Amino acid sequence: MKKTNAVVKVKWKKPNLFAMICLLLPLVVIVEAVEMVLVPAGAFMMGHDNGDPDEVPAHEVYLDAYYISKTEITNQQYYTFWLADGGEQSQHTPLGFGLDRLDWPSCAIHYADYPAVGVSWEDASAYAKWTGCRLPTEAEWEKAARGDRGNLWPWGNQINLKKKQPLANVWDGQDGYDNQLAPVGYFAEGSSVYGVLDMAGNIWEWVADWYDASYYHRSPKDDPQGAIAGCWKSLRGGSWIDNMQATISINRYYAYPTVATSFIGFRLAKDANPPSNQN
Ligand SMILES: [Ca+2]
Ligand SMILES: [Ca+2]
Ligand SMILES: [Ca+2]
Repeated sequence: MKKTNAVVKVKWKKPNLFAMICLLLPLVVIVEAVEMVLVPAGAFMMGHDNGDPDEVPAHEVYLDAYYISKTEITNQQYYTFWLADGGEQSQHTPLGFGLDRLDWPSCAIHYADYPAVGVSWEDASAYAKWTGCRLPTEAEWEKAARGDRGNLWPWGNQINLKKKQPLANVWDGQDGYDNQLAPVGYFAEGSSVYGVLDMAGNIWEWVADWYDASYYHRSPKDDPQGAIAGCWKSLRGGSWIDNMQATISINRYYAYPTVATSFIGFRLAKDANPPSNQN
């Protein structure tokens, strides 16, 4: 398939004085832009008639063009925000889990290219706002994973457990990262048709929508935004603690927006202005 990827750089807001001082310290990280790919405007099939009760029915959804980050947001990217947000005083400090790899902020230094985990939906949203982006809607997430041909996984319709190169980081997947997180973008063979990586596995990803198990029965065709209110935020894609079947791109999961765990992170999205609106 001919690729129509484009790359935009996130516009970073000026760090505050505290962050600028921190950036002079030995723990300096370079402000790193988030690489995003274009998902062109058009319709796709969301959900599946043979899916779980919350995945039915298959229904056509139209989305304007948008950008979505090529990978999950990394520790390094989140660390830059965290410093600008006050460092140890930040209300958006990722939760540690008692493992060296996951302690914050040491993991941001030593595991810079791993996905930021231990972040609540609130943390993810605060980061997205700071970058001038937002979290993807559930529809945007699913289209970026499945493409406009309705793939069940980013790479196609087969689970493909025996492919030479592993496609996703899952539990006991013999994927090079046994029962642990992997750095973002490692599984290039698992790319979606738009070139988006890690849509299957590694970490579950927060999306903007409130979760509603029956939403697909009343979802609008154009740019659905999810339920108006709810208890849980939707999560997509499966993670390193799941089997490959759970990473199927139609699968829906959910958690309270305050939950922060070692297997949930996020990626960014942003509207793509049509050429006629650009200066
Ligand atoms: Ca694994
Ligand atoms: Ca993922
Ligand atoms: Ca499911």
